[in-house]
Amino acid sequence: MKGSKVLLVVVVLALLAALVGCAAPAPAPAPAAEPAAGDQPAPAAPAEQAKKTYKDLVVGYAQLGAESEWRTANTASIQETAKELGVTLKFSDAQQKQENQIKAIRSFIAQKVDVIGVPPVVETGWETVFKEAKDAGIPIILVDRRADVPEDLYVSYLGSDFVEEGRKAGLEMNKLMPDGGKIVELVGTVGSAPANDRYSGFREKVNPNVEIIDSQSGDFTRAKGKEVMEAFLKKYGADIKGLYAHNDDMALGAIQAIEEFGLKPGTDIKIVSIDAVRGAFQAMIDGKLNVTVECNPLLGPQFYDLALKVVNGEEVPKWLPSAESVYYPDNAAEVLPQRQY
Ligand code: GYE
Repeated sequence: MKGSKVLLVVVVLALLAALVGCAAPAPAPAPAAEPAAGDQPAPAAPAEQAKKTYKDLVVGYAQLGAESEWRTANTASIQETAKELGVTLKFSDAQQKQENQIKAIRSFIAQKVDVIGVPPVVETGWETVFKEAKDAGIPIILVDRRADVPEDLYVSYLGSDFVEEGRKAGLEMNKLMPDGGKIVELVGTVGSAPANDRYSGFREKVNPNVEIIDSQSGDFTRAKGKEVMEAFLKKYGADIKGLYAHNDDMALGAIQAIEEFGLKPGTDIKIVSIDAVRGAFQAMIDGKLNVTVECNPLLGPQFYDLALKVVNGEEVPKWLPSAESVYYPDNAAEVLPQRQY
């Protein structure tokens, strides 16, 4: 009786092995008898055995800089989430220089990380280094900013719809200036995706009677925003009725310039900016900023989720957009305490 049971198991296993053998490139002799000896649980399928977890994951993140409150929050999210999940993170800060980001990517390739995350400081100039990563079998995930490269050079883009943010800002400016008037624009880093898209999205929606009389880059920083706004005020003075800033930091710098010039930000000059960082909420509470359009920097959890899926060969979307809103002074004091950035 015992003998016939063993025989049955052997036959079944042999059949199974033969079936598996059909799918395999070189059919191996069926190792039927061995597993049948003891009543062992079935071994895990090879795909499952190979699955990596967060603890196995080694990620390189070529951060672009520390130019704004948004960026600081983004860095914190990437670093803190790695710690929480047990992911090994290799992090570098390129100080807003593309050459430094490229160097960091090359060093991550040399260190054979599993995945590289990068927010490209500008849109162009990435093909060569992304190709190097691809040739080394290391997937690139674009985080926060897009790059102008063929789609096969990155696995996914995780970030905002910057054109939509620009459109929202344009519609807000229309509400603030129903009779039209002259406005100036503080553009983000020249050649960056958010600067390009926030520029064009705004123009899609802003009314023709709102006249953009000047538009210069403030490089997404508070200091540069102040400096450029000073120059605008020197040139156009009180003719300026509105300001569109591509991020809150530049708007906050401009607010200082406007006050030093003797005008009232938020009243004499209506201001719309983008990001919705805590500093912007305080400025709205103080009556100095009229609207901020949200751009979410807390991308850490989604980034590592994507990275893990990618190394495990799961399918991921080519673009994962972040959910965002618009905020006004009326409830800024209520919202501020809950803001995480
Ligand atoms: O709006 C700005 C930062 O790429 C979306 O970069 C990001 C932008 C953000 O410097 O504050």
